[in-house]
Amino acid sequence: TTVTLIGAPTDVGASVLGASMGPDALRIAGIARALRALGLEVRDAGNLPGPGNPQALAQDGLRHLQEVVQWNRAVFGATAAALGQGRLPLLMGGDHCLAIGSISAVAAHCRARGRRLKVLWFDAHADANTPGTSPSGNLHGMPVACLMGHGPRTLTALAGQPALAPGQITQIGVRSVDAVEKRFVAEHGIAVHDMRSIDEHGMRAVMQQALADVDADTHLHVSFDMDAMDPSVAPGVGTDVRGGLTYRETQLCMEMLADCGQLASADLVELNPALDVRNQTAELAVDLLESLFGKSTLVRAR
Ligand code: DIR
Ligand code: MN
Ligand code: MN
Ligand code: MN
Repeated sequence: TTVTLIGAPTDVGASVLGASMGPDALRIAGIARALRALGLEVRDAGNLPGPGNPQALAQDGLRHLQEVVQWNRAVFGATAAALGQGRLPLLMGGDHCLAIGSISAVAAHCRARGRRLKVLWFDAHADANTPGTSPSGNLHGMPVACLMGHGPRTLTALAGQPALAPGQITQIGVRSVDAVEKRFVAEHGIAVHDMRSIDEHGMRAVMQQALADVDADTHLHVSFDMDAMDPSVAPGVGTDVRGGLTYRETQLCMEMLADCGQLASADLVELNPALDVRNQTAELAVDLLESLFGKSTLVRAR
């Protein structure tokens, strides 16, 4: 595998400032060095350019739409370019609105090649609000709805048509869904393994179910919001919710994803160094990425 690291230092989709420092925190935590040590060829493409945070009020239920569109056009272009070179794009965020651009590019790529696309979305939140349902107007709470075609046209039509059908995404770690957002999740039949489901069935069973429809012809995209994890291990996030994934549960996810062998693109988002403790959340992210890209304790029979 050849990996292209793409920094997307945006926080225009969030309320809390600071996710814009995420890419550099990951670099300082040694993301490129760690992946190279696994034998991967890694290119750091640097940071994409984009607008700063105007800290404006919502208009028509949306905050910073123009800025979010600008960032996502850049993310779309850089993701498409890496995929076109046969490389695995790893988006370093930045707030989760950037997944609109990355997954739209991945969907267009898969459509052109007749490949199946499956997205695994790790998050405390369902990110399925629309301008009409969002309590905040923040676009980092809307990427899943946008990718399914619900949201402003400038974002839903990045790839010409909606990027995802509901059956193509599975969410893991969810524990905070807004009142009206719940209806969107239910009406679209999105597969959500919330924390209760993980408590009841265990992470191994949840991941087996999440990966059951992934075959050798599937492009697997992982969109990992650091707030999926418990704030006690991952304090460097802007919207923490107690009762999240443990370190061991998350490692198991990453190892099972590595074993399935179909990972072809990823987002690592919502890391907020301004709220972190001695860069520990960035170091945790790098640790998890090592497992995602195949680091294992023992030689594994496959
Ligand atoms: C909340 C928070 N559901 C919103 N969303 C977050 O503003 O839509 N997503 N933090 O990551
Ligand atoms: Mn998110
Ligand atoms: Mn979240
Ligand atoms: Mn719909």
